[in-house]
Amino acid sequence: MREQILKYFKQDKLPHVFCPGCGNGEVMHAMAQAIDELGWDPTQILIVGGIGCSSRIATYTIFDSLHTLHGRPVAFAVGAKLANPNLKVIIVSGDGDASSIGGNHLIHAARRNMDLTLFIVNNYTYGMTGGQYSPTTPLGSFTTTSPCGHVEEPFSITDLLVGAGAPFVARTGTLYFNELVKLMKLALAKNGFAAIDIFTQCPTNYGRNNRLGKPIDLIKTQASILVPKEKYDLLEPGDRVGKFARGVIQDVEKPTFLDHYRACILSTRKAVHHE
Ligand SMILES: Cc1ncc(C[n+]2csc(CCOP(=O)(O)OP(=O)(O)O)c2C)c(N)n1
Repeated sequence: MREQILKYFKQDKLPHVFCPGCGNGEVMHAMAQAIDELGWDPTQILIVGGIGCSSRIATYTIFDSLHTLHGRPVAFAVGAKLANPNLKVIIVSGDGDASSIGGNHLIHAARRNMDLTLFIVNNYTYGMTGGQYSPTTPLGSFTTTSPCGHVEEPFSITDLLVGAGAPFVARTGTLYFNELVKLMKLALAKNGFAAIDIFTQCPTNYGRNNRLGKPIDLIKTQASILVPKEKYDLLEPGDRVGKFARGVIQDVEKPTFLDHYRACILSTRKAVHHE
């Protein structure tokens, strides 16, 4: 298994820069395993990252990669997909990168149904820059920008994506590695915009500020936050506070942007031909 996974990473770039206990390693491993199990040709994959610890995952893979600007990986990925629709385009982005500065690109790529796969590595903080709060930081949490405890409520990235019309939306956490691989395979194979909100641990810049103990203690907190979707749906609204559904949240079929675009070009050509 080790060799099977390592072959997807640039050996000369390892070891990576992530802190001990960081969840980025699990996400990298799960992604490589999912691609391997799907039997995809690595030369047909483009991986795009923004700026952030998690975005650096893209730079370690053997795939063609784009290390872009903070908040802009989705925009670059949209451009790459339009330039070469045969590419399988994967984005790896942090909660800050994807849903704060990059929020508008996220909404509209989902609404347009661009055929992209997005893995949001959600550690509830801006890890790379020292642990400022992000749009997913829990209420009351201590971060470098909320030293008295965070006074804003976090939002659910999956609710946002469902609202924007993304056909495939899922959530899980690094605690549930096998489920993560399974969901990644579904997201990668989906024809259309597919995103997974992956809860993960940042022991250095989130865990320490909140005295959450060792990385393993931090990972275990996911068990009380992430509730299987079937159970979550049965909870009273008051009991849902601080909890998030886990599993496939939405999976529907709809034409992608490129399906509509191709149909439009074909009908225009036919009209010109008949003139
Ligand atoms: C336009 C711009 N604004 C701010 C920054 C500084 N910056 C770099 S990474 C980052 C936050 C990273 O957090 P996140 O996207 O959640 O990823 P993580 O590091 O937690 O994996 C910020 C604010 C930047 N590089 N560019």
